Amino acid sequence: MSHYQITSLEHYHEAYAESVSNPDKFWGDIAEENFKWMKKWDNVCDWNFSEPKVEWFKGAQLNITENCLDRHLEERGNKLALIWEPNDPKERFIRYTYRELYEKVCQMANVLKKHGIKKGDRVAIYMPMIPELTISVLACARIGAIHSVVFAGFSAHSLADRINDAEAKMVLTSDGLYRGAKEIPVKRVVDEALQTCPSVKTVLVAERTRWAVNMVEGRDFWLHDELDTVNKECPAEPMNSEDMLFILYTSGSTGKPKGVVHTCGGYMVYAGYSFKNVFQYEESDIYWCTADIGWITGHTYIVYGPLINGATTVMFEGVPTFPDAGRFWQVCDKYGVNQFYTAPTAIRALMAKGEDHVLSYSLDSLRVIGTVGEPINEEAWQWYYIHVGKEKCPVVDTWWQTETGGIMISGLGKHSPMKPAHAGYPLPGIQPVLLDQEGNEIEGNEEEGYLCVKHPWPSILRTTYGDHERCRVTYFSHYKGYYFTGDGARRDENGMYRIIGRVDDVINVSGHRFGTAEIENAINANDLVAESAVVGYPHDIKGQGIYAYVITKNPVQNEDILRAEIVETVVEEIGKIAKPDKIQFVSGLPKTRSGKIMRRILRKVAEGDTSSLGDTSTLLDPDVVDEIKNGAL
Ligand code: 6R9
Repeated sequence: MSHYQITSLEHYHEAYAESVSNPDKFWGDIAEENFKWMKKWDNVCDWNFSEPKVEWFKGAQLNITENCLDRHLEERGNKLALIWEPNDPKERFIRYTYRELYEKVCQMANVLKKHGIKKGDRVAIYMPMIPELTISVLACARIGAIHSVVFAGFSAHSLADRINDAEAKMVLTSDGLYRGAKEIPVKRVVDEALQTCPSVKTVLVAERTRWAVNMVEGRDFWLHDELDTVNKECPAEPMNSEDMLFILYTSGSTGKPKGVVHTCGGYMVYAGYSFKNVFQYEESDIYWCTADIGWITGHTYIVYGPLINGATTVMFEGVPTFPDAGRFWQVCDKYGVNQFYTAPTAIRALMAKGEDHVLSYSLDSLRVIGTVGEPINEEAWQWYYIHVGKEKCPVVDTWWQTETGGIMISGLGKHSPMKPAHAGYPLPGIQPVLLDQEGNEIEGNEEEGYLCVKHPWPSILRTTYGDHERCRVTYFSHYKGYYFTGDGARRDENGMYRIIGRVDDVINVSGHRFGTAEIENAINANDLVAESAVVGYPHDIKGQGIYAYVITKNPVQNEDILRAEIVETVVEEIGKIAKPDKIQFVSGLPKTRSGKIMRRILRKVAEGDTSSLGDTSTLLDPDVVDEIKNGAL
């Protein structure tokens, strides 16, 4: 029996049981049989969750790009590795075989080296969804540089914060980008960011839009010029299993996004294993994940997971609704996509445009369809299952996080039972538990609690960059001996998990995570604002919308103008993706005597449910609740 691929429900149960009773053997066998190591490990897993310290495959050496590229050359050199579909369907697609991608990555790696990038250096990548992005990520990994991809929709300010936190030496970017009908001057954002980033010595610019850009002498170089000066071979740097592979910033309940750190060996093993099993990828399949590589989903399931498995992975520059709401389905038919992976927010947006767009395509090739990023509501699940999957494709509702590196709870293709809005059962090696307030494990089914995980899995985060204590406090201090996810969940009568949503001050807007404090800080950056409080509220398309209560320093003259100014400030501070949907001006916030904002009340008002605000007697100034209720938007 192969350890690597699960081929039936019984097989899943056996693998799961083994993974729990003997995790070292389970993961050791998988690592040995399916991956290329330069040197074998001494120990499969050493860990404690109190520091925390987690080490997988200690003593081993490897390079993840050898596993993504080199080892496929003999068997799959001419197989397509990457298909790039542009924003505009009238533009030509680009395809790379494994050999071609290998050469591109080596060339890019040589350019990085030429500009002084060495193992351990941090490289920030702020690029649109163009092939150079995938190539850059892999080129960093090739030479042991640590990539920090920043979604190219973040503002200059956010980009600068991330560059500075990681002290990146280099930025890889492009002249501009196309996203739907929008055109964004990416290089200009980088220029602005770099005014406050002393660590950056070099900027490499990929040509995408051919717009005129400002090139700083001695700092900025055109990528295509640089690529011409180097050769197509670059040895893979031997990396220790626990050397850093990448940093990816994500929001938490405090104001400042944190750099989640993943390391080489464990991340590789889990990315490969989870991809293979969740999507049940077979050799000739075409796989497409619509995420952006700026998020963890793109890292693990556009780049690393598929390439480790020798898959053909599609990379899409555009958006679901451009030029029309049939774009996803047109691309599925164009390439004969077999596995399709997207977000509930995209499904809801397309659902709102009506069935016609999806019914005009055959979608015959689809075999597994997946979702990620936020809870999927039953209506969207049904629409996806019926109209996209034609009631013959399993829907894999994959629950996981930036911090988990890979999919944790999900169906495995057709092998698992499925139930709308339920992620289902944990993957082998994953031991989820529900805890109560006091940190006791809740046994049995039909129960709800805080979702935590018991034993480490290979791709669990190792630290938060530059601040290990923050990692400990955020994830390992709430409940001793457990990794705390920040999510609440329920087990149904059969033990299937349903993820309810965040239990901390994180809101999930269209699958993007923001801390309420992070958005409040951005709003407060506006000079006219005295104080603010942000909560999430149910939003038909985005899942959650952003509702802001704002106290101004002076009486408001014109609410609409002020709202527009505050939105503009948030766009400058964070980016367009964090725009508040609603801004209500208030004269005070419901605070307890100790000065804590009672968000429960703000959430209720934002939800439009003002009938049951609960006990407000402990508030410093109960009158403010009436004012807030009366002014609700
Ligand atoms: C991969 C990714 C993580 C948070 C997570 C949870 C929510 C993700 C979900 C889901 C319900 C799913 N989430 N997948 N909720 N069902 N299938 O999205 O990572 O951006 O770090 O977000 O997203 O709340 O805690 P990330």
